[in-house]
Amino acid sequence: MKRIVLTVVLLASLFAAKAQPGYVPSEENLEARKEFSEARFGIFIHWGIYSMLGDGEWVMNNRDISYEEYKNLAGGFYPSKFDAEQWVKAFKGAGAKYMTVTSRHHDGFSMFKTEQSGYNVVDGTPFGRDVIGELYEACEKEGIKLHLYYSQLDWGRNDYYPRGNTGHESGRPDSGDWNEYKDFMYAQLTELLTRYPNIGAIWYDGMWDKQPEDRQEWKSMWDLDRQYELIHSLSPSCLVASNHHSAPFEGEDFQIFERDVPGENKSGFSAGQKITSLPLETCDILGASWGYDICKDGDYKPLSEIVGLIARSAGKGANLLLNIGPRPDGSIPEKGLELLEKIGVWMDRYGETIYATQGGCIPEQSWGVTTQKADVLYVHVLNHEDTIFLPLTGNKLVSAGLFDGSGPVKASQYKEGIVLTLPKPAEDTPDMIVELRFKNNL
Ligand code: FHN
Repeated sequence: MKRIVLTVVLLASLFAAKAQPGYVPSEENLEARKEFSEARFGIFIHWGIYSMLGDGEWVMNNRDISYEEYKNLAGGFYPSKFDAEQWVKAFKGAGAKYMTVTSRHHDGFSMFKTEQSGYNVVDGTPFGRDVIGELYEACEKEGIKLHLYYSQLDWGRNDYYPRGNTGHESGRPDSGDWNEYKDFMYAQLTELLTRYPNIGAIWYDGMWDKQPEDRQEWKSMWDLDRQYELIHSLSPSCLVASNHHSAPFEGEDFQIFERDVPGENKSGFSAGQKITSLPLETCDILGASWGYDICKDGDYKPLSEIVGLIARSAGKGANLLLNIGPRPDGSIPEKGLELLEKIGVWMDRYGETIYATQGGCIPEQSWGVTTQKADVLYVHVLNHEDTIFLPLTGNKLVSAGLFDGSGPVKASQYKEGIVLTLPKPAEDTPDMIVELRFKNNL
């Protein structure tokens, strides 16, 4: 079997090697980008054997755990409460149009059946079930897209050599064949995309671990062309994105901002990352870390902050990918489920001002942001002010009102722009949304 998969990989890479230089996205890909852009909200899941230690997904590196010891965690992995359908229903109920799950994080453990290594959830744990496969089936059934997080960096394999900046205390010998490692990744990606043909995206992470200064050198060290062409040739509608914290490389289909609404660079991950014309996604955490943290999880962001994140991302034309870390037993912390439900109620009521909108023509202001669709501008007032000014000229205002019809809004149009006089928001209103209709499209 291993040989068959490797042959398929080889054939696919030969095909890729003949591909035209210069990436031209296929029609299926452009269609998938559109669907992705309209989705505006997804759920991110970091879940793996690291969850058992309840100290985030970096625990192996942070606590200098050797690979020989760490890998034994797999022998105790039995998430008795894991129910893919329940997860997916909860995410869909929250208004998410897709979910992204860690198929393999930096610890190198695969949450799917793979012929490339026994260090996987089916062959290496008593659980013996293909988590990614079950999530794929559940997503297909519920009609939401499954995206796969795939770590390029690996703290356990010898052939991840020369080493990068992390995972130095894992006890590996200082030798290994980098090309073998890359072949391993191609083989795994081939398995994933042939077994689960409707995967929405491969969400790479980790190439920042080995980063020469020169971008071309960086790109060729990781064989990005070969990787991306492999994915696009196996599954033309599968989007490729990489969380390398820098401008997108050719072959990537959307641009990721980690813990930053595009353009903010508050997290320090997006310095110099200009916003491009690709679809955008910002990812952030609901709790204290990406993977389950037994001490800090439960300290989730309040609904108002999440709504603010959704609106501010949409205001920048970006999706929000909101992370939650399930427990080692496969359950999602109750407080997290409650929050997801509340987000769902909000999205049900106000989703029209978020889904399939564009970033608003008015940049973020002290009071909030705008989104738009054809001739309608949605004004998201996240910080109440009695009157707000919109520097919008040259388009006649036809009507103004609160989106949910709960009160009047006085709107006066002047040569220089529009002044809105807002009613007092009811307590616990995270986002007062004003709907403005214009004579012409914005
Ligand atoms: O190192 C990872 C981290 O564990 C997590 O997966 C996040 C998600 O965006 N990305 C990396 C850091 O950039």
